Amino acid sequence: MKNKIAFVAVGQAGGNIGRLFEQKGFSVLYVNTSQEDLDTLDHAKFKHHITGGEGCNKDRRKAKQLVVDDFDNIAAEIESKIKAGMIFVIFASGGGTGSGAGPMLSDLLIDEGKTIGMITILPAPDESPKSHINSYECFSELTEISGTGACFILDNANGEKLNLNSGFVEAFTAFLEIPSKHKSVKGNIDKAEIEETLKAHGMAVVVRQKAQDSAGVIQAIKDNAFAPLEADRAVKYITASMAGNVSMADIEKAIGTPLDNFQTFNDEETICCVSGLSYPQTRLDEIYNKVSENKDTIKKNLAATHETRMKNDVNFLSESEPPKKKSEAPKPKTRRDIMSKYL
Ligand SMILES: Nc1nc2c(ncn2[C@@H]2O[C@H](COP(=O)(O)OP(=O)(O)OP(=O)(O)O)[C@@H](O)[C@H]2O)c(=O)[nH]1
Ligand SMILES: [Mg+2]
Repeated sequence: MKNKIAFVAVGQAGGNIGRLFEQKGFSVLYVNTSQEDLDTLDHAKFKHHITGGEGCNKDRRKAKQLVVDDFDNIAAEIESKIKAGMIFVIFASGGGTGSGAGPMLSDLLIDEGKTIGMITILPAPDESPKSHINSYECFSELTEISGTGACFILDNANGEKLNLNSGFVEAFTAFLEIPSKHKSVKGNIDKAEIEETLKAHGMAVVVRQKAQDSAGVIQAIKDNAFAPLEADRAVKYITASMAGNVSMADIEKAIGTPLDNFQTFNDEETICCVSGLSYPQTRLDEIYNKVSENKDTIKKNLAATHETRMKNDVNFLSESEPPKKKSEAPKPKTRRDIMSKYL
């Protein structure tokens, strides 16, 4: 799968995860507004410094404007360096560069005809209100992009950042290697089935478990899928190479009946990807509430610094309920339309 899947890693966190994929042999293009951040990536093959960028200090808007101005160069870099059929854009939702650029860049690349998945990160609960505002805004944008494939979400509430990075990269790589490594007379998973799983729109989860029974695997899926799973959740694919007594019937019973499943077997560990899941509304509401709780302090601090550009955010904060999703907007016609949607 190494020639079929590649990565565009945006911002610092994106770079940290991208680097692990590059070490596994995947093509990765690192994109950042900060030359200093790019300089920390020692053995990176493909780097792109966004023209005019000097870092975005958690300012999403600045990141978006820089991407708009430099999009031709970014697209040309991707075209010349990344040959894979599917690209995963990796970015943290709580910072400036990755959070601002990630959703818009994904949207623009879909418009260019690319097949795009996303890997993004939620801030830990003890991070700043600004990280939470950014994260909520980032998710408001990315959940509106209808043409994306799988969106994997790492939650910094679940552990130490670098451990989360490596745990995810190990599980995702093991999943991509199923067709070449796991063969069973009882059934195989081919590359097309892996790709179909990853093209499904919505949240996706991938786990790798030594547990030899279904309960351990189900627990791992739930932990990664922001359990309790949404009551009205959708599930499109469950794709797994299973070990021991782990069974697809048990997983489906606990997680939901998918449109289709793909399965194979091995003697060591279970690797399972569930895709086409609903986005984690409960966890996103928690992020929204975290911002709301600090509303007065945030307003006071903003007033003190006269940060006028934050006025929209204050409006966003003044709503008592999380903003309801807009009904499906007509598809924008031009690249300019897509860009202006984000500015
Ligand atoms: N899981 C994980 N989270 C990270 C990592 N690095 C940063 N974060 C989280 O990502 C958010 C900050 O995003 P960054 O990627 O550092 O920011 P950036 O995209 O470079 O944006 P600016 O520096 O603000 O321009 C915070 O919520 C951090 O906790 C990482 O390597 N792994
Ligand atoms: Mg940075």
